[in-house]
Amino acid sequence: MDSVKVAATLAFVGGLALLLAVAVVLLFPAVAPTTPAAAEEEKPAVEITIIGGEIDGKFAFGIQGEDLSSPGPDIRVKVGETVKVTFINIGRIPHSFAVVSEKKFDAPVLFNAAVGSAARPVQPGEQGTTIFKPNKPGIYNYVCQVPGHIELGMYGSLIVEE
Ligand SMILES: [Cu+2]
Repeated sequence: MDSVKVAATLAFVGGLALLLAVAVVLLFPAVAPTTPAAAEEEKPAVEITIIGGEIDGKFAFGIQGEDLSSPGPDIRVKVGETVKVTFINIGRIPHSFAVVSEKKFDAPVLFNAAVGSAARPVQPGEQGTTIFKPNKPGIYNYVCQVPGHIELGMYGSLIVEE
C-alpha cells in the first residue's frame, strides 16, 4: 500500500470507531452514569455522615454531630447528583442503612444505596460508605434493614428534588 491508501484506511477505521462511540453514547445515555463504578469515579456533590443506633432504648438515625431522632432527619438531594453517605453504627447491636421505597425491612434497595444489609449489617462501632446517584425525583425512605428495627424507629426520608 502506498501512503495515500494507508492514510485513507486509517481515516476510514477512525471514522468507524467514532461512529461506534457516538452510537454507544446515544443508545445508553442513562445507563452509563448510574453504574456504581461510574458513580465512584466522580467526586460526590454531597457527602453526608449518618449515625444510627439505639440509645436509651430509642432506635433512631441522626446526622453526625446531632442527636438521634425518630424519624431521622430529612436528607435532601438533587436528581443526578452524586451522593456519598457514610453510615456509622453508634449502637450496641448491628444496624444498616438503605434507601427503599417502602418502610419494610425486605423492600428492594433503590439507587444501589445501602451500607450493610439485613444479612450483613454494620457491626457496633463500625462504619461503611455508599455512593449513589438518584435518577428520579421523589420522597423515599431510608431505613435500617435489620428485621424489627424500622418498627422501633429506624427510618427517615430521602427527598430527591428536580
Ligand atoms: Cu437497626
